[in-house]
Amino acid sequence: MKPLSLMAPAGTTRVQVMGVVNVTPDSFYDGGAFRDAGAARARIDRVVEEGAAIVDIGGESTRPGASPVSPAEELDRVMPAIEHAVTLPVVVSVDTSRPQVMRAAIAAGAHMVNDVRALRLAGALEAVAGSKVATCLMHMQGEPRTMQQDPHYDDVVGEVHRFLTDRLFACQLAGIDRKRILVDPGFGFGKTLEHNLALLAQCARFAEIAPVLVGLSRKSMIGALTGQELPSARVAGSVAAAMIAVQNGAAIVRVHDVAPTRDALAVWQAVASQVAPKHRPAGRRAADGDED
Ligand code: 7PJ
Repeated sequence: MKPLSLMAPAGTTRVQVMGVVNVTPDSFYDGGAFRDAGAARARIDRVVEEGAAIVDIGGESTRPGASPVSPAEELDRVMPAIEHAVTLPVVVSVDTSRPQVMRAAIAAGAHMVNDVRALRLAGALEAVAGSKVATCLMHMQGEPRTMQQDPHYDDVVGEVHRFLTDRLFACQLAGIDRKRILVDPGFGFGKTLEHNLALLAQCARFAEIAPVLVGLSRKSMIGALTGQELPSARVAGSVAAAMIAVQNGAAIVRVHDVAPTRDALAVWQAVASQVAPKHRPAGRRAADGDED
């Protein structure tokens, strides 16, 4: 298995790009064009060429209003893609909530389980605990089919923080080392625009728990803020949102548009790695005796 460089404490590692590969017929963003195995392979190759450190392969559409797929269907969609991805120099993540899909993906060599249900389905904790893979625990209020109907929180940041802390604890009780765990506030999963903005502004809170992964790419919050109806027209807004998340402590950004995100990150990273000179109050000079 490839060594995972995902788990260094936040701030000591380079931010990594996770490229989205949807293998769903009803995917909101790519029209299901990647359902065909050949197209899925081509999409994976492209995401890797563009510089993604991680590919995230999913066969269950979790967009608002989506209906569930059968386990057999989900396996049929994701396994050929995973078998291809593990031959490439990239960390392979499977985006699933089902323990049988987790087990099959792990057996095929996947390195990470990304679960929008935070390993809450029966058998999911055990499927990850019985392996060495990394896992991402995401917050979602409700279920995809109905989650956007009337999301409500008294304190969205506090409640999401509490949920992720509880799930981290459940993982540790099940025998999953916390060094293998990432957390994600789950933008757009049972959240209004205001909820999403509060979570983005306070992303640093989640970095207290574990390294933070964020998925903002092309989501409806970007559409609402920019007026861009078409998901494919939300690239610039998505890149801006990813940079804000990184500035606020995110370690991994899950995106559809790898190349523009990579370029924006290169600029951010160059500036972030500068050592800021100590601030001297205006009008005072070294000669004044405040040498440090
Ligand atoms: C996310 C995800 C996300 C994590 C999806 C979409 C919907 N996994 N899977 N975080 N979103 N960890 O890409 O818009 O935000 S599917």
